[in-house]
Amino acid sequence: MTFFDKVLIANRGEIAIRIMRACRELGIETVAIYSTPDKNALHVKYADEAFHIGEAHPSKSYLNRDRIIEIATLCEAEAIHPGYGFLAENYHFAEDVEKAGLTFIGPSSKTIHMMGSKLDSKEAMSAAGVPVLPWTKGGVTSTEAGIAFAEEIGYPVIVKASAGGGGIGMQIVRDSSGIAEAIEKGMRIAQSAFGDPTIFIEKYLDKPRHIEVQVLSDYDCNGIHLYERECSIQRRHQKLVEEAPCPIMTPELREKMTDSALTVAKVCNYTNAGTVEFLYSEGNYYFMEMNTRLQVEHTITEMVTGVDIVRQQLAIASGEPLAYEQDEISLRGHAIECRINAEDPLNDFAADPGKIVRYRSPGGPGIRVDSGIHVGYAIPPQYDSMISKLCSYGLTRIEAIERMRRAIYEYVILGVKTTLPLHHSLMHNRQFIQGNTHTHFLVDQQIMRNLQSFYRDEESRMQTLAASLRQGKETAAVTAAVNVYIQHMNKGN
Ligand code: MV4
Repeated sequence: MTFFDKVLIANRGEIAIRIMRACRELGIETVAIYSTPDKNALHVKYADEAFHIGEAHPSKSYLNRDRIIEIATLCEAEAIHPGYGFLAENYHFAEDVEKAGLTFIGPSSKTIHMMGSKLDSKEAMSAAGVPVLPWTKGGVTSTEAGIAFAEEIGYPVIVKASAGGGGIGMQIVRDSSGIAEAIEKGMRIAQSAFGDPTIFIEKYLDKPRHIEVQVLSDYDCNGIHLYERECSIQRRHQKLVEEAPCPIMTPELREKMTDSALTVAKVCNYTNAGTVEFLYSEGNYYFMEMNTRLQVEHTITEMVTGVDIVRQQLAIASGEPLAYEQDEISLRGHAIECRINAEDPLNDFAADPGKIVRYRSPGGPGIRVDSGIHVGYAIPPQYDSMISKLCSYGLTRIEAIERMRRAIYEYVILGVKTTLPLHHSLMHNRQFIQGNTHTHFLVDQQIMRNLQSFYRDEESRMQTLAASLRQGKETAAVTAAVNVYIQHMNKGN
């Protein structure tokens, strides 16, 4: 089956490569775009054709809508895949792509627009019978009305921007003393961040789990779900670890959540791959928002269902009906993803861009690595610091954890500090091993303190390594496998 002859990938890094891999398997030609600092990036080398698009700043390059569409037209690509981030959830871009006579690989601009308003989507989903937390229907129109609502449902409450998502502009209010100020501040933040001052107030859940359901839907709005992911381990709304399935899922809860997710997709006329996000607390779940894009963590769903989500995206976008019925989708085993970022966990996760001087990725049974880096590559400071996704699979959850620990041990990234040591600590944390995670896990579990003692243990090895590499710069993506390099170099190589 040939879906498209040529697709432009409007993204960079690991996700651009992930999409191009699916294209290559299907015999679809790929077009990369790149900014000036990405000239030597892997996604540029992987593509059949590559076009320079502008300077480093995203507004000049990966967010440059007109130029991207111009290139797609020029090179006769039929479709554009936006990946995640950048233009993926920009309904103006989807609309421009549609108007240029090209296919946007994702939902319609209308659906993206509707789900972009947290208030409108909440209203629609509540009307369709999907569980939602009590909220100020229609938004907060006055401080007085907001206060009255908060008193009525009781504290704590949370103030959210309708155009938000990802936590921007969210404020938790624990008692009546802070409510007026939070409402006014919320409107100001929403106006300046999104150009839309609409806010709403919602009942606040203290330490919920973040559980999301992956869906696929074709142009006839036939939808299937690919089960759920547990994404609770995060820091400042950046996910660090995800797993599939959710370790506390029951058949009853799964039935209800996946049903709700399919209702959400139906109600917003969803097409292509998407994710319905829920908060879970004490046996209950509530719809939060829908991510109208391919997500970073789609990989673990692929591992436990065997469905190639990007291949399905290409098929659906080209007009194919869904390749699977719901009863053909089964869940087997357990998968975990650790996001490897070029950041220093001991320095408040400050980005640590720089040149990769040594690199060896893990392999063997049950390991998948999606990365966009290679030796000699200089990670540019202008973009996301995620450089690789390390995923493990096992028939049981503990097998997936054991394989992840072993893969972290094997992984060698030298030249930049990374989150690998943090993942080492997490994979040995008792509460994580028991599956007792929630959105405040990192703070509550004192992961950072444990990490410091791990670094102390590794200190001498790190210094030996730094000295033998004579990099001048500290190299700190240290796992036990670094020993291999140290021994190698001590032998005079
Ligand atoms: C919440 C919540 C608790 N109660 N809403 C964060 C981003 C967006 N997707 C929804 N988010 C949340 N909404 C209510 N009513 C908790 C989160 C939340 C969170 C909040 C504070 C700190 C970290 C968090 C991580 C995930 C979700």
